[in-house]
Amino acid sequence: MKKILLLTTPVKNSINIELSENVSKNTGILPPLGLLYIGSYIREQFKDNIKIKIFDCHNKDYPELTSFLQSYKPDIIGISAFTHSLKDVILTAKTIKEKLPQSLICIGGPHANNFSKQLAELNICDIVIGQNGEQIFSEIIKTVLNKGNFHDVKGIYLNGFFTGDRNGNTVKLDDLPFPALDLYDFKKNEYILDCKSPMTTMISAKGCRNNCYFCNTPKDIEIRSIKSLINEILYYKSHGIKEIHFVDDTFNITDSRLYDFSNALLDNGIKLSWSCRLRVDKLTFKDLKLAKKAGCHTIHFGVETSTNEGLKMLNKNITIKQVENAFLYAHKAKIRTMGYFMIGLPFEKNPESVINTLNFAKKLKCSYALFNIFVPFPNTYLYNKALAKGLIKESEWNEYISGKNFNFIPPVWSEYFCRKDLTVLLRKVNKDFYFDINYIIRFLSELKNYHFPLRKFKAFLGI
Ligand code: B12
Ligand code: SF4
Repeated sequence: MKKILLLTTPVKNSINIELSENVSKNTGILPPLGLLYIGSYIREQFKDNIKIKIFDCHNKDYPELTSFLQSYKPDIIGISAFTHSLKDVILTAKTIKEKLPQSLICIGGPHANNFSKQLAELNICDIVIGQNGEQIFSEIIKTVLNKGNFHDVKGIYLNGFFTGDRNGNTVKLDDLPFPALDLYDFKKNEYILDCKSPMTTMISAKGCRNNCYFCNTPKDIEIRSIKSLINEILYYKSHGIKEIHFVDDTFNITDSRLYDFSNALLDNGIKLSWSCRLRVDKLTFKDLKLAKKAGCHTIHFGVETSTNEGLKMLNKNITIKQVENAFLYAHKAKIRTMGYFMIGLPFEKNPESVINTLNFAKKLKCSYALFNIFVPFPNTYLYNKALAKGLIKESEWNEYISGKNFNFIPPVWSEYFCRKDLTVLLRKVNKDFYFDINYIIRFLSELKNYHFPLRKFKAFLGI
């Protein structure tokens, strides 16, 4: 019987320096949903011919990883890689090679999806998989079990070389078995913005129809049926889960999605506490009222900036009026709001424009706001624009991605601000937002309704 290990890496060397450590530390623990999907799929395929474990190292260190590897001694290992902790991906692969030189090391996940070729060229593993892992990882296991040839598995980088494009159908989200809850201690899950525990995450659709100039979310869309969502929720509820956070980029991917889902929860008599990310342009008060009735407690909105011109320059395809309405509807429906904002955007020429964003967040009365420094990310429109303007050198990200520079600090849009100025401004906007007397009164008046108020308080203090 082959032993399989699905692994997230420790996060000890992240370049994610936008969030203060205190905020990141208090965000909570979310499950590695992608690995739980792969786990349940391969278990269904190979039943008793394999043994699977999932080891989530996100909040662990290398000695824990090492002792786990030595006690479990897996034959095939699948690592989920994030771009921001590439150094940890390399260290994790090295640790495995050192302790278990005979094992087969495969790497997938968001970093592999974005930079599969460059990852393969690092030569730190046997196989790189730059797409959804369920089917391909299963083919890799089959090849090992049947002593086959990995060249027959299409769509992978094998020892640095691509095996060719895949033909044929991929398994639909609706047809996948539900994530393998039993392979992961979900009781440890805690999300700073959740209301009930135990909680877990779910995905109801992949991809996004929009094309915001700062974002590289895939455009291929796949939407699950409401029936499949309800069945998954019933399965979770039967395991005692009380809260779901939907991780879709856009939960209201179709106009009727929020309404249909809320209706289905109510029709099936399901009591659930849940939250999701919505676009502001598709919302009506009627939808939000129904969502509240169906248990929705918090909605995340990507607002980004405070003017219509700015939104247009980001190709966000929303208006300030729509943003204001969405927040107003949410308040009226008594749903909490999380607003995401960016500072240092290409059209922000002075600190006043950043302060305008802060004031807009205050005006919207966001229950929470997260301000981030804008970083042009490779494979986005604004990254290419920054290159063309000479604000960024291609070599900067390239050196990081090719493992040559781990002192890398992601470059900002440096036309009007340097990173140091933006860091000072970021501290200021975060502090001004959370230490505003009106905000504190609002927060205190709702304290009794908050889950983990201490965690939230600690995170805010660390801003
Ligand atoms: C939940 C979440 C988190 C959780 C992670 C929980 C966890 N352990 O997975 C937390 C809060 C910890 C987190 C942190 C961060 N996140 Co985050 N996060 C997400 C989010 C919203 C959902 C992830 C998810 O569950 N997806 C659903 C599952 C089913 O898909 P999946 O994870 O991609 O897995 C599939 C494939 O990728 C592949 N796959 C995954 N792993 C593996 C492994 C193998 C071996 C194989 C073969 C395949 C494979 O198969 C899976 C099944 O189909 C995504 C956005 C999104 N909608 O996906 C961002 C996202 C993954 N995060 C992102 C970022 C940038 C961050 C942060 C830097 C913080 C920030 N500034 O936002 C940190 C970095 C953490 C780190 N390790 O360094 C980026 C990643 C970009 C990149 N190139 O790496 C994303 C894509 C958001 C975005 N569009 O920018 N995040
Ligand atoms: S920012 Fe949100 S709406 Fe815009 S493309 Fe990315 S996922 Fe879609």
